[in-house]
Amino acid sequence: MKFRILTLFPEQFDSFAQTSIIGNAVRDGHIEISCTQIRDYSESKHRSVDDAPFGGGQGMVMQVQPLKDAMHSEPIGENAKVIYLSPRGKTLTHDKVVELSELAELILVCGHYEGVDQRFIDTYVDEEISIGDYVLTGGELAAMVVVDSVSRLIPGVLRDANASLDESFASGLLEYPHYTRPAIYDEMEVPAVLRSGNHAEIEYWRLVQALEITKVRRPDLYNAFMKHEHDEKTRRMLKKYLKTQRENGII
Ligand code: 4FV
Repeated sequence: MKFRILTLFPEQFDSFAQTSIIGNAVRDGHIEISCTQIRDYSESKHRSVDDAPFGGGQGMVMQVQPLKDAMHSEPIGENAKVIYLSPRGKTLTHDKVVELSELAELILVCGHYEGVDQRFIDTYVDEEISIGDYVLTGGELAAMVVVDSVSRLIPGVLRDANASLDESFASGLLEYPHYTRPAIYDEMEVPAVLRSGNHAEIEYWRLVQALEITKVRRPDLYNAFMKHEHDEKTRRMLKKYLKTQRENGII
């Protein structure tokens, strides 16, 4: 997977592209991250890339020309998408991350100031994506969120490929609680079932934990999960769970 970042602050990606799982993925050639300095394509003698908004109002707007020429400074491959990160975009979800991870190339456009000229979006952008309902100083952090979340689903990036299957959202539920050594800390004991070695019991306990926490924190996800088709094993555990819920008069 190739990530091309159009930005006014390529240095912001330096440590991100060299560190931890993402750094290893770049070094191992599983992903490529290249940054294009938009200002290098400004035609103004002061290398400016923004101007005052038509119709007045505060702030500045990024101009079409530097963005367009920065984008076309390298050929855009097959199976590529141009994404503009902005609060007006569809909020990024696991399903969208999965969809993007199936592409060969992502061009991520990082805005600044009030945003970019709408004609650039209308003409060159395939999709607007938001990482959440708040306003950032620039699209760079949002671009890093996309690169990080998508890279995790690229084969070879996560040591244990299954890790990305049994986690929040991938399973449709929020994740069950995790524990590690020591078994007792400050009189806080790890749930005995997790040290029982009984994998069926452990799996059932984890499903129940995930259901309970999701029901409280994300009833939307819980209801979707309960309506969803499940494999035989999960159906059996859900049947046992709902039976217990009925016996306890919870439902
Ligand atoms: C943003 C978001 C975001 C808006 C003005 C950059 C800023 C400035 N991007 N999800 N939330 N972008 O706030 O993606 O151009």
